[in-house]
Amino acid sequence: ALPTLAVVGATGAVGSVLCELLSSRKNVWGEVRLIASARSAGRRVLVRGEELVVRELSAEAFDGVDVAVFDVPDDVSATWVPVATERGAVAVDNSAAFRMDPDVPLVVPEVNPERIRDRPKGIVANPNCTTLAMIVTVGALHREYGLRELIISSYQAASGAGQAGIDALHDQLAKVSGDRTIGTRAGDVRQAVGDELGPFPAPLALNVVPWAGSLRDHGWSSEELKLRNESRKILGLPDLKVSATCVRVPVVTGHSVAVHAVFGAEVDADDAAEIIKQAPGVVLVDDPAEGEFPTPADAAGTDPTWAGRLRRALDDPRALDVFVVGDNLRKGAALNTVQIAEQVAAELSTA
Ligand code: 2RA
Repeated sequence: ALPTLAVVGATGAVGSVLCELLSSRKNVWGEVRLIASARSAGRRVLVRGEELVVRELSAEAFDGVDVAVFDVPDDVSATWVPVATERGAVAVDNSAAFRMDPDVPLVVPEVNPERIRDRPKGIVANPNCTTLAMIVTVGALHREYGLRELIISSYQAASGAGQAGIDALHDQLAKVSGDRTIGTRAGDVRQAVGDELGPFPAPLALNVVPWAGSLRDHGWSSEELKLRNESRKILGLPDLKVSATCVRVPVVTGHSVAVHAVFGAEVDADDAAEIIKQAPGVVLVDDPAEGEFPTPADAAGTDPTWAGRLRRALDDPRALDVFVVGDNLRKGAALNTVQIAEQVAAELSTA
């Protein structure tokens, strides 16, 4: 029989994309069970052409489940992932709760698929969406040149902060539209937006906000540390130097990252372009003379990550600069989770 899949957090921003993906990808699942908090239980969601009723999260909901994917906040995963694995499911978790646990593999199927089977706790973790936007490209270049250092700036979409982020951006845009004087004087955007900042620490409409996540030691944000720690773990480079600045931009979907990558060997831009073209899961769009480069508006709703503006650094023959974009809800979250879950399903079917 085909394995049973549980989707925990089925009604959230990522969970909804995951349900869409289950409807459009080759089907490898028997029963699909949708699970969410009490607030969303009872809702009906269309999956694979069939209307499913969302069940409330409980231990019994995992009975008979082979693979459980979690798209819920860290504390919910921390509590409920072990419940699912105790009941025999393999958990694929998209929260940060287990990503840095040495007994939990952190997997990007295009970069380190071999780690999926190495899961002593029955848990496979899915990286953060910003890491995923860049790591497919960076991983391909690393295999060829040996990565030494990353200096990166992100341009993160509002949906990275969930439905509340999307709603806040739209509400703020409605408030600032129409008046063409807004954005010309200090404080006028803040005044128009008022207190409705949503999950962001400053207005996002007509603005950029150099902050994502929560405050950690020495002024770093949790999001910046995730980029550092997760890149190190996925690439198996515990000493990789990483400096990240994470910035929120008024985009609904699609995280972008400007990457300066320093390698152990001299690089060639044409060779690097060829490596990216051959790499699975990334598409190179790079013809600035024709105005062609990746943008979040073009990447939203698509499966691959996108790379462009590829250049060898002028002052370091071992360094490349490249701009990468990925749909943060698809490859950044739901799609990567589904890819991992499908590999586990294939493994269970042949066991
Ligand atoms: C963000 N990376 O964009 C986070 C979401 N996991 O806020």
